Amino acid sequence: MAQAKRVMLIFPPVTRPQDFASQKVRVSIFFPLGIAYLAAVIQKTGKYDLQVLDALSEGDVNDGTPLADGKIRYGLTDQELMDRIRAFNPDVVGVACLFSAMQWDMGNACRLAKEVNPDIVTVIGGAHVGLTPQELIRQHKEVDFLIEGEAEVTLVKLLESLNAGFLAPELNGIAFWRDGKVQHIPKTDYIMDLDTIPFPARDLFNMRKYFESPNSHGFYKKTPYTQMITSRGCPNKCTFCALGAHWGSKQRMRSAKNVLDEIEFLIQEYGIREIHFEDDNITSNKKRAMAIFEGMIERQFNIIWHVPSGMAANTLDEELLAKMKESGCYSLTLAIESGNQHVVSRLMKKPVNLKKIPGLVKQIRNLNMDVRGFFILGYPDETKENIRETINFAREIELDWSYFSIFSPLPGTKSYNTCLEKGYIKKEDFDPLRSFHQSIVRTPEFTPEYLAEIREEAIVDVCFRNNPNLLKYDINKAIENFSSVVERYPHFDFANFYLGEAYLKKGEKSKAIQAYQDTLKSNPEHAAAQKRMEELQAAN
Ligand code: B12
Repeated sequence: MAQAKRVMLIFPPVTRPQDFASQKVRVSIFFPLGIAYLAAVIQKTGKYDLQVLDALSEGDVNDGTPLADGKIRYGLTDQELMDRIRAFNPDVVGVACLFSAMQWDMGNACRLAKEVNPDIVTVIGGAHVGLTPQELIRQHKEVDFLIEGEAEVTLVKLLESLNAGFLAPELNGIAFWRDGKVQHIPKTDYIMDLDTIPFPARDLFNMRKYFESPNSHGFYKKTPYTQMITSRGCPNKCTFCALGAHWGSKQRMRSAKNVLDEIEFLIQEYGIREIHFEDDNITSNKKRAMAIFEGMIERQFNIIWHVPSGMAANTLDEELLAKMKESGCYSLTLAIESGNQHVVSRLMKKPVNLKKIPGLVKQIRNLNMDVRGFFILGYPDETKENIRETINFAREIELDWSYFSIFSPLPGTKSYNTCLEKGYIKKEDFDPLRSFHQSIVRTPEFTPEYLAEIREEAIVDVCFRNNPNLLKYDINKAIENFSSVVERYPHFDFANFYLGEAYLKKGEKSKAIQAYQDTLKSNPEHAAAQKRMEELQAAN
């Protein structure tokens, strides 16, 4: 077996169909925590020459590069990626596949590595690969090894094995080719004490690239900001979520001290002023959560923070919320998902009591924190009526912002299997390049086309027309939120129009006129904007 002394870890670039250009979906630059953790453990052994490459942030992420086959590439082009691999001359190339929509780019990066040098051993890992490991590796002849779930232990053991010339018997959670056949050792071992893992090897990355990235996961207020993660997994078993297959069925947590030490390091080393916790359920253990937030106050970090993936509403209470606020939390997104209790409890299996949500939203608002909500539209077996209930619920509880996503069945999840069994999707319908954003579910109740329409209607209705800050609470906040949409998507006529309405309400007429003009630029037929322009001109 090949020697494995020079190791290169790659976060691949992003390739999308032409019609998914940045006009429609933004590409996010995000500090790749996964390969940074792996780099840290490899570095700690002191046995390897190591290089990390974030092939997304190293290239063009705004307009992208059009490809000959009608796709667009964000990040490094194939040629640039091959040049980087050739320059380092690795024995092993590890490629991340964080979510399903990265599968094509992961395979492409492995293929390019083999093109540079067919002796390079390719290894893949990330949340997507553990869902259907055998099937996935079969689809990718250019992949030599697949590591499921967290890879800190397995990857180091694999490198040792490659150097020793035989595969260590204790390798766990791995799939590979042998004599033309796929071998698979399922994952059973998880790292129980997360404090034993070193902090991510940030020293190997150009961290400045991430500190002000405008399209990161979620929003930010202060720079430099950065991401970190304090736990792995979630105790809940929501039927749409892919986490169980990735992190295991039990949530594991770093100690409060270990978390606080990392934050302290980030502040001292990089002057970090805002943190995004990438946890899936950071408050599931109240005692630990309180200890983290109290520690942030006691150690006088003076930073602000939020949790972009949202918070489990059932874990929050008055005491926790007050401590969160005091420790710097400025925004809270509740993972509500549906406005119908049957859909939440029976179909999604999510422990949320909808009766408690309105009061919780008020409590958060009273603490002067921004409060938002996540909602899913088009869940298998929900009715059109249920979808309406979700939209009405989101409007009535008066959130600062609501995020409406169209349900996307992820391979390996319960809801994906339900869709297959009931014929709501066919296996070949799942297109990793698009399906995360574009519905493929067709039930007796609704079609993908209906969902796309109702989603747009929900956004205009709840986030803009009936935005509680526009109507009654805080006009500046409405302007701030509408402006951020306009900045990202200047061609959205409705966002420009309601920005105009907000400015008008505030009495800033010239800014309102500008916004109405922008509305008409993207949609000359926009009747309400035309009317406003006439009124404003008549008043002058
Ligand atoms: C940050 C994040 C994002 C960011 C990513 C930004 C970026 N450029 O990287 C953004 C906001 C873009 C994002 C988007 C989406 N995401 Co996301 N995201 C996350 C999140 C919250 C954190 C990822 C992270 O940093 N984890 C911490 C690190 C330490 O873990 P890790 O990356 O998994 O790394 C470990 C292992 O995977 C493995 N590993 C990782 N890389 C490698 C490489 C090699 C070679 C090896 C061997 C091993 C290995 O070892 C690492 C250390 O143990 C995860 C949930 C989670 N908590 O993990 C969801 C998660 C990855 N996302 C998910 C989903 C579904 C999405 C979306 C599809 C959602 C949507 N409908 O829009 C989109 C995809 C959009 C697109 N562009 O295509 C799912 C993935 C499931 C799947 N099969 O697709 C997850 C698991 C959430 C969930 N609850 O299901 N996401």
